[in-house]
Amino acid sequence: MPKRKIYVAGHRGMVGSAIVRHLTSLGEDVLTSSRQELDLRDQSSTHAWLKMHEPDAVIVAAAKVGGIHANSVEPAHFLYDNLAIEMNLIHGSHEAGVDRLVFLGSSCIYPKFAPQPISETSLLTGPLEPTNEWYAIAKIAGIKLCQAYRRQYQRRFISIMPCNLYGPNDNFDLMSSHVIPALMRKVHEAKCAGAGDLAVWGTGTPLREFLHVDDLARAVVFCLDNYDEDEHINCGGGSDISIRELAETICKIVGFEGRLTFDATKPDGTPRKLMDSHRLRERGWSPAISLEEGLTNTYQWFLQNHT
Ligand code: GFB
Repeated sequence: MPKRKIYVAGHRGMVGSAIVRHLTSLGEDVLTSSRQELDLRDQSSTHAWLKMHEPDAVIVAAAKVGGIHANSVEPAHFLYDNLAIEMNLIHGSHEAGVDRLVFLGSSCIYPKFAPQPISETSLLTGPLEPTNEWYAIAKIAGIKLCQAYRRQYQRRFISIMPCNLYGPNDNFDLMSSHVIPALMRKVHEAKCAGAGDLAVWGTGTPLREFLHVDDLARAVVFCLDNYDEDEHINCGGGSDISIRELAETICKIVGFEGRLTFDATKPDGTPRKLMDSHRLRERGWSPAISLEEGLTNTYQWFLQNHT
């Protein structure tokens, strides 16, 4: 296959950087833009940049992301930044004549009490989880934008919904991060301090489905080459684990032998969001990295980059 010029928007983040690593390993011509060079929330400069560079494909990995706390305290940023980024990239790609675009969403687009495992058809069938509805509404708008440009202009734009992701280049800041980097840092610091116990947010009972970001990167490129449908497609690891079990697994990997306590004053969020990813599996993608293996290599990355 000839080399394509593929623009990865958001290449410095965990997801974008994993996609860049994978595309580069395949010999593709990867295009990126720095934040100084281009603010994706700025409509005219984003449109002009796309017209000037004329990529063959665009991957929308740029987003304002964060864990349960950040989502609750920064609703304006989660809604406005994400709407602006996706509107500018999707419409700008259309105007620049880009043939293929992959938009990345999140499993939080589904109703809080969607039947499990959650199928793509559950979208817009019930109320969202309040802690992340701002982010979810923006991501639902992104799916609809891709569908609208497909229907009105026959653009081959698609959307992928990943479950909770983790891996190298994740955000380890305790107030804005997701649960895996937060617990990794807290458990590591508790071990270094010789602490006897460690408080985990929430009751420990919520279930989450996790996927290593390198598995997602393979799915994104797989879909770029093999998926061209109106409907968004789920991309999950296939099983879920309670926050308590996750915390215990991280303690084992880090080597912390203290006691875990659970702070029920902190929000749990959605009780469960296991996705049904059979449509993607049937087409030929499956995850290759087990949770324990992925957590171990992410902890190594944390030790090398944050300590
Ligand atoms: O990863 P997380 O912030 O995101 O939290 P969500 C998952 C669960 O882990 C929640 C618990 O039940 C948290 O209460 N938890 C325990 C912790 N300890 C901690 C901790 O130290 N930090 C964090 N962050 N959580 C996000 C959405 O929801 O999922 C986003 O807010 C996005 O919009 C993302 O969709 C994938 O899974 O609850």
